[in-house]
Amino acid sequence: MANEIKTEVRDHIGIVRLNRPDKLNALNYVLMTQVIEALEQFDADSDIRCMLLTGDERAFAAGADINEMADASMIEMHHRNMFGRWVRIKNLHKPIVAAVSGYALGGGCELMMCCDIIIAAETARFGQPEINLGIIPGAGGTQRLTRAVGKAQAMDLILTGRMITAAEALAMGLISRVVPAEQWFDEALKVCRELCQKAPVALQLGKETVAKAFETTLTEGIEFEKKLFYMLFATDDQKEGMRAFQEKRQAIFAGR
Ligand code: DAK
Repeated sequence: MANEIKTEVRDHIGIVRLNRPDKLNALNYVLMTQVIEALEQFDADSDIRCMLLTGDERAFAAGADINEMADASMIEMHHRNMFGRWVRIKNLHKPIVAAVSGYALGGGCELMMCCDIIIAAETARFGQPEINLGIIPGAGGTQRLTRAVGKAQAMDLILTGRMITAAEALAMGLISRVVPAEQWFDEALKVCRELCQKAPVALQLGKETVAKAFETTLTEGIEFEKKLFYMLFATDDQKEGMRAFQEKRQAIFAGR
C-alpha cells in the first residue's frame, strides 16, 4: 500500500502529515484510511497528549480525489462508504490541532472542520466547491459549516462554491487563528506544546463537552457539562492544579 501520509512524534505530540504533494493532498481512499488509523493509534498511546494534522505549504487538502469518483455509479459510491469512516475522527478523545497552509477545499475543508483548533496561514484558501462538480459536500460539510458559520455564510459558500481568504474564514468563525504565511506550522506546533502542559483529562473532557454543544439542547448540554466538571474533582490533576495556584508555582500534570 502506498504511503500517503507521514507520521512523527515530537515531544508528546502525534503529527500526521498528508503526503500527496503532487495532487494537492487530494483525499483518496488509502490516504483517508491511513489518516484515520494514525490518529486512532496516537489517541490510544498514553504518551501522546494531542495530535497535529497538517498538509504542506501548497495545500492542506484540495478535496476528495475527483479521479476516484468521476466514473462511479450511485451504488458504487454508496458501497464504498468513503466518508462513513470519518465518524471515527469525531470519536477521538485527544485534541487535534489543524495546521493549514494553501488550499483547504471540499473534503479538505471538511477534514479540517473535524479538528478542534485550526491555525491557518494568512495565504490559506478555504471553500466547498463541490457545486462546481455537480455535487454537494458529503463528509459533513453542509452540517459542520452551517453550525460553525451560520446559515447565511454556509449557503453562500456551498451554493456558489467560492473560495475565501483566511481573514474571511476567521471573521466567519470557521478557523481559530491566522498567522503570517511562514509561521503556520510552527505556530500550530506551539499551540500543541501549550496543550501538552495542560491536564490531559481536563483537555479531553473539555473537547467532549464543547463537541456536545453541537448535538444537544442548551439544558442537556449544561447538564452534561456539570457532570464532567464534577468528574474532574476525582483526578489528581485537579488537586495539583489548584494546589499549584495556592503555592504560586507552575502545575505539573500527571494525567490522572
Ligand atoms: N482530486 C484529484 N486531483 C486533484 C484535486 C482533487 N480534488 N485537486 C487537485 N488535484 C490535482 C490536479 O489534477 C493536478 O494534478 P496533475 O494534473 O498535475 O496530475 C494537481 O493536483 C495540481 O493541481 P492544479 O494543477 O489544478 O493546481 P492549480 O494551482 O492550477 O489549482 C486548485 C489549484 C485547488 C484551484 C485546483 O486544483 C482545483 O480546483 N482542485 C479541485 C478542488 C475541488 O473541486 N475540490 C472538491 C473536490 S470534491 C463523499 C463525501 C465528500 C466528498 C465526496 C464523496 N461521500 C460521502 C462519498 C467530497 C468531495 C470533494 O471534496
